[in-house]
Amino acid sequence: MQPLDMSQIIDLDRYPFHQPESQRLKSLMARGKSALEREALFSLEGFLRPEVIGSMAKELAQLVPRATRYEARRVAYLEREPAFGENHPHNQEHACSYHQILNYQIANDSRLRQIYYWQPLTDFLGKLCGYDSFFRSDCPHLALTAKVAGHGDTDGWHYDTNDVVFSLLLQAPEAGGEFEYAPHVRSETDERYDAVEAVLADPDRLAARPPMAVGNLTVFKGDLSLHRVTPVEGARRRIVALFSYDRQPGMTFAQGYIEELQSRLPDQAAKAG
Ligand SMILES: O=C(O)CCC(=O)C(=O)O
Ligand SMILES: [Fe+2]
Repeated sequence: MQPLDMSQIIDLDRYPFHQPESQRLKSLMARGKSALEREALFSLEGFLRPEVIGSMAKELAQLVPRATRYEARRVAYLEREPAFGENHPHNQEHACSYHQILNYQIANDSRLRQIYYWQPLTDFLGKLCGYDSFFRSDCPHLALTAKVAGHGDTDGWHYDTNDVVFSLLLQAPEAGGEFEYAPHVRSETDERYDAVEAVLADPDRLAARPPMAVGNLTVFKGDLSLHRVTPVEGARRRIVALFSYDRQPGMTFAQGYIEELQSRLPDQAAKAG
């Protein structure tokens, strides 16, 4: 792939990550921190230069035949809670289906990886989250990944098990595929199941749909904010790249989960991987 300077990939006029002392970046940091505190979400609109979006989406679309096909019904939490009944909001199942492209399937010279490895961006995101230390994940499978959702695919209601997710929307579907969330629906100490039940019953009223345009970078704290991606409609797929970081160096994801993803790879990709 033709190497490009970072200023041709990211709009550094608007987001000068390489100039952390500039007034522009300081005010972005302040806005971001307050948005995360208030709304658990901060969107950097027009993060990508429009010229590169199409080729980045195409590169990922071409990898779909080798990707993991995830299809499951999942509860919104890490595990079911047998002490609660089947109809309890904790045990309510939500459909999930999408293709997921794994880190090692993304080329070393891809623009996506160039962005992920760019230290000024990592530094900015770490400070934005208020973390003293902040590292890119070392996971060969999930450090940098992409989810690709076709007609009918969806990511069911859930909380994330990590503190924060960074996503980059590269292709939007014709309809559906909208990110919906209920900010701070639970707290560190209170599951607030009544509020969860209300959101599940009436998301149109109780969940927000932040505008997520192609080329935006979204910072989302999903550990306390219930969220989902609504089913995609139409032929054009939804493509989102996901960046993973951790407060500890050398972070890798749980081996059990990796094995589950590997078991869902198409045969050829499993042999090659
Ligand atoms: O696809 C998205 O925009 C969000 C995906 C998500 O919630 C997740 O990967 O945990
Ligand atoms: Fe999530």
